Amino acid sequence: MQRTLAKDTLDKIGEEVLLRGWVLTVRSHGKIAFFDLRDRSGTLQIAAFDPKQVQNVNSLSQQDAVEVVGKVKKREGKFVNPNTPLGTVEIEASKVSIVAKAKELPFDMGGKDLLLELPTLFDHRSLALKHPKIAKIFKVQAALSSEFRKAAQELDCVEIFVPTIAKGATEGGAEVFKVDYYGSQAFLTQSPQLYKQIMVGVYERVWTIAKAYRAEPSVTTRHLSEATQMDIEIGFIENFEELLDALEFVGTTMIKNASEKNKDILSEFGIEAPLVPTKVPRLTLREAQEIVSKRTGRDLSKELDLNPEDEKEIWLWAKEEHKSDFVTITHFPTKKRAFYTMPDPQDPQYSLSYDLLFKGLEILSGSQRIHKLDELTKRMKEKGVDPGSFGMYLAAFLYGMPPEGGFSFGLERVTMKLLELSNVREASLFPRDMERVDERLSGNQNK
Ligand code: AMO
Repeated sequence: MQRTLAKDTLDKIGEEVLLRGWVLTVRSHGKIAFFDLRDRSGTLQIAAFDPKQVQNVNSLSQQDAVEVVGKVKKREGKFVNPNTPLGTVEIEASKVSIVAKAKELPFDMGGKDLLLELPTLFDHRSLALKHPKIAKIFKVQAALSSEFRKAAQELDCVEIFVPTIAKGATEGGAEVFKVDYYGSQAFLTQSPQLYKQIMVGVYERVWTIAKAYRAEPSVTTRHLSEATQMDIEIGFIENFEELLDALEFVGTTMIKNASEKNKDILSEFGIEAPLVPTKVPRLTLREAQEIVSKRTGRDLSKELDLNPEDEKEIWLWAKEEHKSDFVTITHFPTKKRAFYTMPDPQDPQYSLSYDLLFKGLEILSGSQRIHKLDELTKRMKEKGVDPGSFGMYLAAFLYGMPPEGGFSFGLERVTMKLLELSNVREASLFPRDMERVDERLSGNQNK
């Protein structure tokens, strides 16, 4: 018999089917027994009335991989479960067999939520990821990356694949992992930045989804040591605004489309559709700081950036004034941005840079770039970056680099905010931080 997916049983009332999946919860009621079976398409109730099958069902444990043969029955009246998409049917099992037995679980996976501390969830990641609610986080993440890809293609960008081992530190600063590269020093890339810029000289417009490594010196709810960046870089730009238009287009369409395609998951997480305005409000950093000062009475005139509290306040402002969960902040101080960032010709203390905030968190950063070689090497030296380590990158500026710029979204941050998760680690399949790489670096409770 050919396998039927759980979701297709709705069209097979009265038919005999073969299902394969995992056991979620078993409910024994003496002479009858039930269990929920999960496959890639959904979750379905299996019922056993025949004594032999009741015995088989009672011997099942959570996460056993099983095969079921049975008849699809329509559930009527009070037997319908309105809380699940396949709640109008059940399978009356004629044969239940175990394909792969699961070991006893360290915690109960049967509930709607996994109410455990994050470290416990990460200590048992291979299992915890199988919980339907956790698995849904990464379905939304897959939708976000897919919508990013579509938006990038709509902007006529070409996909590129870039290295993650580099000769120089791509973003400068101390947060860089060193690699012993055949006895020479190399680094894990902090971003695809240098490669995407080089590729502007080839294709004009490029996109990539790449891993970025940051030796973050502390554990926060917003920082991972390995993050996924979704990047775009655009050449022959006419002005700074063109970059703002592009990033707002990609950010809003990606989040809007991914939300619309996953309405059921958003509602399971108790989340309203994001507020996507037709025009994203834009503020310079100074304007944003003035708004926050007015609203909170805090003096931000000496601050060089927005702190997490300020970002939240700006979100409240954007919701009230513009019905928007998005705000673009521009013109950060030149000294706070990476060496490739173009200073504003009107006021070089500030730069042609931007962040996109979504629900009060920076999900994107970028800038117009310095595209003239002499200015670029001058800035590198001012920033203490050795041009000698960036020979291949700088060579791209010898051969006709047009005015250009770009941006990068942090995939885990977008996922975290869209689903209103409290920690970015929950939006990373296998989160890395200073305390963990796969397993805890010390005091691992599995040991
Ligand atoms: P930036 O360093 O701001 O800019 O990174 C871009 C976006 O990536 C995400 N992000 C992170 N997410 C989780 N953990 C981290 N440690 C982390 N670091 C960054 C954020 C951030 O907005 N090359 C530039 C981009 C550009 O100019 O095109 C860059 O990397 O969402």
